[in-house]
Parts: sequence; structure tokens; C-alpha cells
Amino acid sequence: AEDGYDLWLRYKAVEPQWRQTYAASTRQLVLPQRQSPTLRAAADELRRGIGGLLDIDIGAAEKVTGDGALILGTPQSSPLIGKLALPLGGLAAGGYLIRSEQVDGHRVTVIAANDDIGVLYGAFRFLQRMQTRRSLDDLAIAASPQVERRLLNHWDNLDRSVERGYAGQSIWDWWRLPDYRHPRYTDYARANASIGINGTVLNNVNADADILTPRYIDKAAALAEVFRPYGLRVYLSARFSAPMEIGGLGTADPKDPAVRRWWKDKASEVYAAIPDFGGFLVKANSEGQPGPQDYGRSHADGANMLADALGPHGGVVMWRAFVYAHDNPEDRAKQAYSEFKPLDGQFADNVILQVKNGPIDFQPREPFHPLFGAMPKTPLMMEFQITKEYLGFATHLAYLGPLYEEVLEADTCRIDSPLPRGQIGRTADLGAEGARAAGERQGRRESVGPGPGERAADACTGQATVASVVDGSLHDYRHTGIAGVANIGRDRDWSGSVFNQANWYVFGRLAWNPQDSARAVAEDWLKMTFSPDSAFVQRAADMMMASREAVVDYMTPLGLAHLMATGHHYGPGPWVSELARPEWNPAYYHRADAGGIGFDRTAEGSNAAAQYAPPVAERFASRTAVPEKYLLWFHHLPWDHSMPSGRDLWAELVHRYDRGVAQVEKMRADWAQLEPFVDRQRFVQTGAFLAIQEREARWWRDASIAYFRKVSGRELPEGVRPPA
Ligand code: GCW
Repeated sequence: AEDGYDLWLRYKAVEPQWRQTYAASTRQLVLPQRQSPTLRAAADELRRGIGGLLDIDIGAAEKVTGDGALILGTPQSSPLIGKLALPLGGLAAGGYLIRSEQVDGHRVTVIAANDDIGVLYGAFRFLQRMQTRRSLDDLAIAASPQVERRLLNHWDNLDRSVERGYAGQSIWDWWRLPDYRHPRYTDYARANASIGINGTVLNNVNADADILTPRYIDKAAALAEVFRPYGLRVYLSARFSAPMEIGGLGTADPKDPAVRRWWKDKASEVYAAIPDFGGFLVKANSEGQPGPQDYGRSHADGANMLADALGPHGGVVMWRAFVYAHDNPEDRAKQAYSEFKPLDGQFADNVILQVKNGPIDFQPREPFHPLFGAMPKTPLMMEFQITKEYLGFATHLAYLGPLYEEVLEADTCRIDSPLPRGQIGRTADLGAEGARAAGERQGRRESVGPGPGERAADACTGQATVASVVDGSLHDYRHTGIAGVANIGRDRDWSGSVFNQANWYVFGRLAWNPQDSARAVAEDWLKMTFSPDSAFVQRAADMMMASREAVVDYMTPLGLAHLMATGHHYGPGPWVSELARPEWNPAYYHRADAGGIGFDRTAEGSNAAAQYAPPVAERFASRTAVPEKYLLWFHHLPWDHSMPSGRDLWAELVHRYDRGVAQVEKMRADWAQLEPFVDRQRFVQTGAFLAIQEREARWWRDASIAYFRKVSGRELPEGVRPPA
């Protein structure tokens, strides 16, 4: 049965014509002379993949004896690779070459890198070419990751519950660790390596101090050992008050010598157990978590203390910028910027500030976070959410590739910083598809700077994108990173639905190359996960690409946000307004009344727009120039405000809700057409989930319209009838 366990690594047999051509390039596997666990993993994966795809037991050879050999290794591990004098110089750590070459007059393919992990990544890429039915002839692929730290963040608790996790319990079986290492951990590492993810934070940012006790350090060390061959480093979330909770100290003040000593000792203890430990992720002074401000110290004081402890071991601190306080009357969307922007330049060398993609909280749509581009002296890393906390949990089909892409390609228009290093040299993926995908994206790159017909402000050249902040090129950052809050749990299919796996997949692909195209990645994923048949791939990709916009429409159209029912965030709750913390109430965000709707973030309102670079700020603050998709994020407008469509705002809002429902109906109908291409189990599950989604899209639409109709006192637009 197809239960989704194999993810995108199914390696099902290719069609006979492909089998023949691929077999000509996979006649022997020539292994490196010097072995390592990582090189062994690469060889094993090739054997497994080729075995499944081509039904060939490729075995292993010591030297090339004919055409069609596949040669694997680094110059250090393989004299054969060393002799070929390949252009390995331009590769970043983890980068690889896949090339068609000649050895002793024989036609061969090499998968070569400077480091073992690059060879493993190259092996997965080679298999991916067969999985996606691309040619293996005349290869000259050079690929390097554009971001150094490509991490999953698990919000997993030590009791195996998962905060905002919808795929069952945590996959970390803390009870049986460290002694029993479930085989699933290896498959987890394989899946991550296949998309280049190279680190994982095991526990929730709302951290339990116990994770840093010897018992749990041992468990984490056992996982680190399983992951190591796959280039996956372990990181932990640290609770700022741990010196008090597990260290017996009376304070966690970052300036207190005993506290500093405690963290130094703790870091040494962790590194003794996990020599390649990545570092700490910290949520401090946010949503009730302890932090340096409890002692009148700044975020920089807190982060630098931990950085001091980790620095000698090569570890980093990822300090989260997701802060807002209930007793701070400032617009929540402004608080992170207000707090952190003044600290630029004050962080130690091994601190990275981890910033969510938008200024509120993982909504179906938000403008990019104003900190991107605003902290040239502090490495910022991106935090995306892969789990769908605000997008219908596990059941709704929402492909997040377009969301990630929209954020990454947004132009910050911050060119007041050092000259871009130039992405071309570093985006060393010469594959033809890569170039095409980049070209396609270039063509429809959408800028938030001046619109068509307006004079382009000098700063909005399309060079200072959020991606260029994240890949470090805009500010020449010393560290780069991108994190995704994992959607992985104990469910047999890992992610709560097969289509949710695509979000894990696209996150990894965009972390490797933030310039990649969400559409191209969706197509690859579909081919690998379901079927390479183009009649299937094109229709299913259309469905995926439209799916996130559908969610935006039926939940929070036109720039609305945070209207989900309180606490669990599932289903509509725009009427909620009585919670003690004002910024947890949906009413705080939509501000709808008889006069109009929307959050005024212009100079007349909270002025959050002014946190962006001037050309962006100007556009966002203008009622006419603001992109429609952010309209009510930045503006409070009367219900009869006239929209470009010719409708008034009220009618447009109703129209959008309706459009969202219609799109889900279409997705359902389209999926039904795809039955011939999909196995029974996954076809039925997806269909059932789409039926849930359709029902709930109506619920969202009807409840939202009913509520806004009541507060606005308006009649339903002509032609729209109330639900039966
Ligand atoms: O999105 C919100 C979630 C919290 C989460 C918090 C955060 C881990 O509702 O559950 O806590 O953000 O990112 O810290």
C-alpha cells in the first residue's frame, strides 16, 4: 500500500524506454578508495535508487572497465577523481559537480565534491534526474548551496506533544532514547539530506530546561550520531532561565559571573557529547518566556552571553526576533523592529538573529518583515513555518512554495548597504533547467517598489531582495541561515497528509537555492511523489500553485490577518474581541465597524509602513499604490471605497471569499480527474481531505461574511444569496 512513508524517495521503476537510456549510464559504480560513513551513505542511496528505478543491482567496482561507469568521491578519497582535474574550486561547502567525462577512453559520469557531504548531495541529485526523467547525457552540473545553515525547527516537547504539530506525536521517542534508535531516524536524515537540509533543532522554542540535563544530552547525542553521516547537525532550544531551573542558581542574569560560568560549563558538557553540535536557538522575552529583560538587560546582552559560551566550540546562537509584549501599546507588527533595529552592531560574531517571514505571525499572507534589509551588521536568518498553523492544519491543501517565493523575491529596496557580492558567481547551478527556472522567475518577479509607469526609485533595482539578505550577499554577512518550523510527526506519512510533504520538500529546495522557482519545485515533487506523466504533473501543479491563494481568499483576503479562532487557530473567529491580551483578538487586526475595515498603518495610524525603506514605505502607505494583496494590512478604508475591479470594498471582500471557495471546489474537481495517475490509498485520502477543505472554506466564507455584514450594516451585494 502507498502510505506515504517513502516521501519523494520512492524509486519506483521507470518506463522501459527510460530504463534503457539510464542503464547505459549506470553500468558500474566505482567507489572511492577511502571510505567514510557519508560516502557509504551515498553509495547505498545510489544502489537503492538505481535498484528501484532500473531494477539493476549495480554492485561496486574498483576501476572503470567500460562505458557507463558512475564514479563517486572527492579528490582526497578517490585518486581517480583527483586525476580528472575537475573544476571543484568554485564550489561552496556541500556543493558538487555531476559531469560526463572520459576515463581511459570510456564514457563515464562523475559525482564529485570537495567534501563527502557534497558527494551525498550529488548522489541524490543524480537520482532525482532519473526520478524526474531528465537526461543523463552530457552533464555539466555544478551546484552549491546559497545558504549555509538550512535548518528544521521542531517545536517538539519532551512529553512528545508537538506545539502546532498536526502529524501525530513527536518522532523523537525520548523514552527509548538513547539506547533504541528507531530506523525512522535514519530515513528522516536521508530525506533531509536529499534536499540539502543540514541541521535540526530537536525541541520546542518554548523550551523545557530539562533538554540540557545529562539525560537528555545523551539522547540528543544518540540522534546526532544517527544523523552525522547525512550531514545533519543537531541544535537545541535553550531556556534562558535554565541556570535556575536545572543549575540551582538564584538568577539567570546574563551579567552574573556564576550564570556565565554555568553556561560555559554547560556548553562544554554538550560539546563533549556532541562534538559537532550546532548551537542554541532561543526564544526570550516573548509570549511569557524568560529572558535578559527580566534583569533589565538587552537582547544583545542575553545572546552574547550564550555566544561567549558556545564560541570556543564553534557553535552559534540563533536568537529569535519574534517578540511582542502585551503591556506594550505599540502595534504588534512594529515591535520586533523597534526592539532589534537599535541593537544592530551589538551582537557577538556568532549570533544570528532569526526573523519570521512577516511582522506578525505566519499568516496566510503578510508583507515581508521590515527587519530584512534593516540590519546590515547583524546576520539575519529567515524563519518560515512549514507546519500549517494558520492555513488549515494537516487537512487543507496549501502548497507553501508560492508563499516562500513571494517573501524571498520581495525587494527591500535597501541599497544603502555594501555593494551586493553578485549572486551570479555564487549561484553555480549550470543545469539547463536551473537557468530556465531562474529566467522564468526573473520574468515575473514582482517588486513592491514603484509600480509600472512610475519612476523607479534608484534603490529598487531588484537586487536587494529578501533572498539577498538571507543568502548574505546584500550585507556580506558572516553567517547565513534559513529555518523552517517542521510539520513532521509520527504519522506514517510524516506530515499529516501527502501534500504536506511538498512543503517540507520545497522548504529544503528553497533553503538550498532561494532563487529557485516554486512551480519548478512542485513539478519535481509531483514527479517523484506520484507520477512523471506530464498530463498529471501539469494539472496537479496548477492545483498546488493556486492552493495557497485560495486559502488567503477564504480566510483572510485583501491583506486581512489573524482572524482565526483563538488559541488553536483553526476556523474563523473574527468576532472575538474580549481576550485579556488585546493583540490576541482578531478584532485587534481587522478593526471593522460601521465606518470601514482594515488596520491603518500609515502615518495617520500606527505608521508601521515607515519601518520599510522609503520607496517601499511610500508605496505601502499609499491607498492607490499599495499592492491590493496588502490593502487592509496597511489601510483602514470605508466600505464603499472603490476598488480597481469597479466593485466597492464590501462587494470585493465578499467576492474574494467566494472566489476562495470556488477555487477549492475546482481543486476537488481537478483532483477527481487525476484518479488514473494515483494509487487508491493516496487518491482517496487526498479526495477526502479536499472535501473537508471545501466544507471548511464555506464555513470560513459564510461566517466571515455574516460577521462583517453585521458590523458594517450592509446588505449582501447583488447576486449573492445568504447560505441556506
Ligand atoms: O505562531 C505562534 C504560535 C506559538 C509559537 C509562537 C512562536 C512556539 O502560536 O505556538 O510558540 O508563535 O513562534 O514562538
